[in-house]
Amino acid sequence: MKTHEIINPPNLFMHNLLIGDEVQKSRRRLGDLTGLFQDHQSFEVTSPDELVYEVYSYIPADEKSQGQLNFGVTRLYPGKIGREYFMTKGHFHHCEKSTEYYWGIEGEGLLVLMDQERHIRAEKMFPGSLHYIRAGIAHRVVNTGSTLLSFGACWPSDAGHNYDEIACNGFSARVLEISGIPQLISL
Ligand code: M6P
Ligand code: ZN
Repeated sequence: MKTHEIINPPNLFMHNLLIGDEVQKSRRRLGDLTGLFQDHQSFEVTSPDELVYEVYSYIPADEKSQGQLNFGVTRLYPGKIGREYFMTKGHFHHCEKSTEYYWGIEGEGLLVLMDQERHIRAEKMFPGSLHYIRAGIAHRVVNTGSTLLSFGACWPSDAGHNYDEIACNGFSARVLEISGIPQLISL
């Protein structure tokens, strides 16, 4: 009979947060999101220091290695610029075959999905919602609520973030508050 060692995994994922020395953190403030929102006048009069979202990532493997996975939690704060809700930058993946899971942890919002022909659709996000983002689809999260929206993500280590297409052409629709309701509006 052989006794095998039982290992403690890193307990990074506590209370739906990613915490620990191995966790990478990045913050996006309004000043980092120039050009993202439609209403430039409202953007100009809001402090560039206002925190829009934080990303906590556990990236155990080199970004070039295949078959590996990253894990993240994003905390997107409530707010609006004019009628447009706070949102993530959104991205395609550099590796066009790469897929991703998002899941809702806290708060409410929309996951906006756009294919390479710029066809758009959105899925509601809420605690427990599960979103399978297929290959070649750009993805952006919008906080349509009045509280923090927190969501988890799991994506291939070699996916890469392609922000250029979104920086040049944006998404083909925006989520705006119209008559008190979040609506997905084509441009
Ligand atoms: C999720 C993942 C991350 C991404 C983050 C914020 O956690 O998809 O890879 O960086 O959301 O999204 P974005 O990079 O579009 O700002
Ligand atoms: Zn992604």
